[in-house]
Amino acid sequence: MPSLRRSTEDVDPLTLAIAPPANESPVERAARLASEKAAKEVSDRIDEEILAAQRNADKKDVVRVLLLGQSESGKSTTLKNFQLINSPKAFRAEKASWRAVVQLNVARSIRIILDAMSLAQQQQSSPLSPTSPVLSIDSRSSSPTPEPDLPMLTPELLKLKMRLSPLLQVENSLWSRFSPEDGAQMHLASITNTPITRTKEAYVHSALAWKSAFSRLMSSSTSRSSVDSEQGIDWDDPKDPGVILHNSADDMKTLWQDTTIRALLDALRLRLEDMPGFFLDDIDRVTALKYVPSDEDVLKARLKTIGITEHRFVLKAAGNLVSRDWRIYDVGGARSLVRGSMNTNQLDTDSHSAAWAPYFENIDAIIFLAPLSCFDQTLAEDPMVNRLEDSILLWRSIVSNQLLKQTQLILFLNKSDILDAKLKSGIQFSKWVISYGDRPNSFDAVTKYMKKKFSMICKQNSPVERVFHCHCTSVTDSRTTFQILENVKDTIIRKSLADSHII
Ligand SMILES: Nc1nc2c(ncn2[C@@H]2O[C@H](COP(=O)(O)OP(=O)(O)OP(=O)(O)O)[C@@H](O)[C@H]2O)c(=O)[nH]1
Ligand SMILES: [Mg+2]
Repeated sequence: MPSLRRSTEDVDPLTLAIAPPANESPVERAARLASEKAAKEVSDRIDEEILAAQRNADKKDVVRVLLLGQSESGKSTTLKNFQLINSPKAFRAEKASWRAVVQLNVARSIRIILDAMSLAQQQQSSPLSPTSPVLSIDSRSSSPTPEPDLPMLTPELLKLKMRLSPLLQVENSLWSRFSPEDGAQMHLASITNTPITRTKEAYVHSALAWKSAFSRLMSSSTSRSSVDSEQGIDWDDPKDPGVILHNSADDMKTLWQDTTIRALLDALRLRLEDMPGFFLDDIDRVTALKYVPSDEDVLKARLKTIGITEHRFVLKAAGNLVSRDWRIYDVGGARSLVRGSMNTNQLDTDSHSAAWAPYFENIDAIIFLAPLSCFDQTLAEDPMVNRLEDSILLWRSIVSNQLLKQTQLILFLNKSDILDAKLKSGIQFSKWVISYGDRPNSFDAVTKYMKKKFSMICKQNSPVERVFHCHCTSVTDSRTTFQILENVKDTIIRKSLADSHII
C-alpha cells in the first residue's frame, strides 16, 4: 500500500496550533495533560450552568399545571372554566359541538330508563329469578343484595317505551358524526358498575380532535342557507338528531315525571339527577329546534377524556401584573391512565408508571379534584372500591411522591352542590364513612371533616413541608369557580415567582 504524505495545506491550522511541540519531554507532557484536564472541567461546568440557566428561563416563561383526579371528578369541567374565563370567544365558538354532546347525554339518560324498564319486564315475566343482576355494593360489603322488587309497568308506560325506542339510534348517529376521517376518535366505554348503567359512555381521545372533526363536518355544509354561521349549526341538517329529540320531547318528559318510573329507578338505586350529563329536567329547553347550549350547559355536558390533552393560554395574574404562558394538562381519569399499571397497594412506589409521569419534571402545580359527593358510590372500573376512598388513596400517592415534593398542590373538594343535595335528601354520610361517627349530617360538618382528613394526609406524607391549599368547589357553577380560579392563578404565579427569586 503506498504511503501517502499529506501536504501541510491539508492540515487544519487549528489542529496545528494546539498540537503538542514535537520535542515535548515526559514532564512537560504530564503538565500539559493536567492543565488540559483542568480547562476541560471548567468548560464542562460552564456548559452545565448555561444549560441550567436555559432550563430556568424556559420554566420562568411557562407555567405548567396538571389536572388530576379520578374519572368524573371534574377535571375537563375545570379546564372549560379556564377556557371560558381566558378565551371566551374560542369557548363559545365550540357550541355546535357541545350541542351534540348535550343531545348525546339526553339520549343516554333515556336509554338508561328504557333499560331499567326492560329489566322490570324481565322480572315480571320470570319472577323467580334467584339472584339480582344489579349489584349494590358499599365499601364495607361486597356481596350482592337480594333482587329488589321492581314495580309493575302499566300498558301506557310500555307504549311510551316503544315510542321512544328510536332514540336508541340517536347515540349511534351522533357518534358517527364525531369520528374524524382517520379513524374512530370517539368510542363507547362502560361507565358504572350496575348492568343498567354499564350501557356505555362516549369518550374521546383528544378534545381537540373531536371538535375539529365536527368543525370539518360543519364546514362541508356551510353553503346551505340554513347554516347559522355564527353558531356553526345547520338547522336543516337531515342528519341532525335535534328533530327526533324535539318530536320526542313530550314523551321523554312524561317518562321522566312518571311516579312508577321514579319508583323503578329508586329500586335500582339509579339517581339519574346525580349522574354526569343530566339534562332531563330541562327537556323543553334542550330539545327546542333552535337550541344553542348556554355556558352552563357546556359545563354540565359530559364527555369522558382518554389520554392527555394539553391546552395553552396566556393568563394574567396578581392583579393583571403578570402575564404568562400557561399549559394546562387534562389527564383522563380512567384508572389505567392515572395509575399506569399499579394496583392500589402500590400507590406510593409505582407512580412513575402513570401516564402523566413524563410531565412530572416541569410541573409547577397540580390541581387535584376529589369529588366528595361520591361517598356512596363505587368506581366504574372496579365496583369493589368506594370512590371517596379511591380519591383519598390517590391524594396520598401524590403528596408522598418524591418527584412532586416541590410541586404545589391545590385541592378542589368538588361537586359540593351534589354533596349538599344528597345530605339534605337524608343520605347519611356516616353510613359510608364509619369514622365520621355521630357528627351532624350537614354540608358544613362533612366538608370540615374531609378537609381535615386531606390536610392530615398532606402533612403526614409530604416529603418536605408544604402549604395545604384547599377549596370547596362546584365547577359547573361558572360564577363561583371564576373567583376560585383567580385565586388559584395568583397562588401558582406567586410561588413560581418566589421559586425563581423574582419576589
Ligand atoms: N353538579 C356538578 N356536576 C359536576 C361538577 N363537576 C363536574 N361535574 C359534572 O360531572 C361530569 C364529569 O366531569 P368531567 O369534568 O367530565 O370529569 P373528568 O374528571 O374530566 O372525567 P374523565 O374525563 O373521565 O377523567 C360532567 O358532566 C360535569 O358537568 C360539580 O361540581 N357539580
Ligand atoms: Mg375529562
